[in-house]
Amino acid sequence: MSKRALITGITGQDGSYLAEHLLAQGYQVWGLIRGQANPRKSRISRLASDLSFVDGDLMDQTSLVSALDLVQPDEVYNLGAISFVPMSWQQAELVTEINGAGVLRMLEAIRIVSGLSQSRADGSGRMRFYQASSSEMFGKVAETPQSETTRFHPRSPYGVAKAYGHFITRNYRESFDLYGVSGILFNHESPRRGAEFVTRKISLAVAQIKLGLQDKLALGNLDAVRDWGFAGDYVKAMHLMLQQDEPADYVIGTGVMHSVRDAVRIAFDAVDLNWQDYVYIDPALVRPAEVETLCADSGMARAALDWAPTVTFEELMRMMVEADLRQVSREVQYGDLLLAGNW
Ligand code: NDP
Ligand code: GDR
Repeated sequence: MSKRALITGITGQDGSYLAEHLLAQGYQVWGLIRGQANPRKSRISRLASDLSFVDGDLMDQTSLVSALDLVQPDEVYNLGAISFVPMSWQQAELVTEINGAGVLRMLEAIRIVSGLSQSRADGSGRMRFYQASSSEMFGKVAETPQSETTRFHPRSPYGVAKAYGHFITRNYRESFDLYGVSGILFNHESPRRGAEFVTRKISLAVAQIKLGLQDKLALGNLDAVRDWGFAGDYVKAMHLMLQQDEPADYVIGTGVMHSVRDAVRIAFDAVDLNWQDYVYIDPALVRPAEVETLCADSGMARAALDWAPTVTFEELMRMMVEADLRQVSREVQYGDLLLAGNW
């Protein structure tokens, strides 16, 4: 019998890659969809036609119980969140509810639907739970690189809420013997990345500038350093984490650091333009408290999961610029300038 997986955050970047990966592995996959007529549902349906959907919202405990009861998944991947860090200063309470308390609601739903005794009613095994933890929990980093044992010092309400989700997952593992793991993933990008995140903001701008549709690109802190990888590689690590005999938390990243300035330079170089002619700093885009540098020590995942990234940062930026050049050209051709996110 094929395994059954439920993914929250199915309409997001990672949800799409994970759904494709699990379907390719022979899983039956359900995506949790929130809201009335969610406009992003058709996009993911086009991409993965074998996907099924179930209604629910991380703000609504009962909906999660109903979804799990209906799907009876072997594996639950909790990717749903407000994932744009700056929004967490503007709507801190909402972000805390979804990214923090939402994890607790899903864990409780698993306990309730599993009969509170950790085992599935048919005895075929426990529901395994994956929590999308984040390198933002390291924040003002205590050491470099960061590993599973590095102390947390989150710098945004987003990072604080993710730290709650992380610890409550570990607590349910220790308290109830629940098979729950957190993947502490560092930044990962792709042509499906939301246009509000810096790499995609840059690749879209470069494509539009190259095609004569935009003059300038406003950015915030060019000195910020991140460990950026390819989302398609990272969802494989999520799946591997749930296939181990014992649950554990893993850091996932490349171990290579680049600045936002590097990202800009590589992207403009890809279309033979000089970035200094186009980029300017908008102080409004600088964050109230910045995470200056991040760099992953993924030694544990490499050894225990046999996981390794396959795409370099240069390849990633070029992949995104090329995808946006194709997309923007297509949209110009069809007279549709609804850019961003039409994958
Ligand atoms: P996206 O922003 O692309 O997707 C977020 C998803 O969360 C969307 O599908 C959105 O659905 C869903 N969502 C938002 N609010 C709710 C809610 N109340 N109930 C249910 N679902 C909701 O994020 P990514 O795919 O990039 O990231 C996936 C997860 O991994 C997130 O939790 C993020 O915080 C975390 N993460 C991401 C990293 C990255 O670099 N990408 C790194 C580390 C962690 P809708 O269409 O309804 O808005
Ligand atoms: P991040 O990603 O906050 O690390 O969170 P983002 O791409 O938004 O920012 C990365 C760095 O770039 C700097 N920066 C800018 N960022 C944006 N968005 N727009 C700008 O104009 C700009 N100029 C400079 C930022 O200050 C920052 O230092 C992502 C999300 O996916 C989270 O959900 C996830 O948890 C973490 O990665 C790991």
